[in-house]
Amino acid sequence: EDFTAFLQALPKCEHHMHLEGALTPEVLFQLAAKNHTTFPSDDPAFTSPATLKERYNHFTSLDDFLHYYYIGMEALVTSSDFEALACDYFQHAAADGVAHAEVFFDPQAHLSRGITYDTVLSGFMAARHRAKTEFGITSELICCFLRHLPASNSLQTFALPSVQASFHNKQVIGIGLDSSELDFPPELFKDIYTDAEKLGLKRTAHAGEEGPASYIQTALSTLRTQRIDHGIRLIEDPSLLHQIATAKILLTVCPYSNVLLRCATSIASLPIRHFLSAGVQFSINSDDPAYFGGHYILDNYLAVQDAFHLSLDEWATICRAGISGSWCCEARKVVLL
Ligand code: ES4
Ligand code: ZN
Repeated sequence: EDFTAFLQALPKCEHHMHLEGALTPEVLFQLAAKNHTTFPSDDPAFTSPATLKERYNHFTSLDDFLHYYYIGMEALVTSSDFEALACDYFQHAAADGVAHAEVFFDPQAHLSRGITYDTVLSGFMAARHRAKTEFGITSELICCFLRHLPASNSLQTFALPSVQASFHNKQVIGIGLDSSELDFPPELFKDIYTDAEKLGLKRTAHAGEEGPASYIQTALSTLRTQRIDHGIRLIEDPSLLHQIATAKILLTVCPYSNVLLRCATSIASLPIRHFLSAGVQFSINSDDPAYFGGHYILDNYLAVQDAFHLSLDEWATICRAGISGSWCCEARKVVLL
């Protein structure tokens, strides 16, 4: 049976995509030419968009991907570059039937290159406005902190007046934690999460992607996150799995990402059936679609269907969990439910 039309029509919520991860090799080369950005001369992958795309098929780990991800974003300079990047994502989201998107961005990776926070934010805000008026897609922004940098750098960034202003005026509703996971446990970032909770911000963190299930535990207990990004290694700790099911913590699972970064051997090997039978709430997401085979959210839904042959009822359960676990207003949830 062909589930494409059904899965496209479901009112999907996306909770785990990095806007910088929507930068395709084609747009990367165009922006680099416009902004006079140079690529590493010793890496033949940067010969053309085609060779770069080919290299993206052979990531060996999260860090191997992140190397290209951070080089790629050097081509983003002006507010209109950030707007075009996010518009490109929202166009795909609309075609895939996304109703609501909560998207990540990495301010430290831009501040370190001399790009101001307001340059990034104004571009993304313009794109969000267009997504709402042109496609009816509601969206929220989540500011992520980079765990491979010293926690002091995250604290300084969090405290910037422009960053604090974006929290206060609700242009940014929450914080996340991303980048290299192994050797950077969640508790290193306790101070930011404590401050974020005091400000009434939503909180999530990447955990249990490459790192152990104990990182999921400390993200929940020490950072007091309300969601867990990835969380696939939760399967290694049955008692924690039970606790997460009871607390209705949403996991934001990214099937193609996990396979392409070698965190899972195949989509069929992901613990989707275990999560469903244990009542663990999860959503299905694209993570960095331009880097992961050009697979946006609908491809991820279709791949899960191919691997697990879920029933209409099971899809309804997944879809409702995504709506309930969203950080939009209650009225929007009622409309989507
Ligand atoms: C990321 Cl897949 C993934 N994991 C951790 N950090 C990230 N930043 C962008 N994509
Ligand atoms: Zn991610």
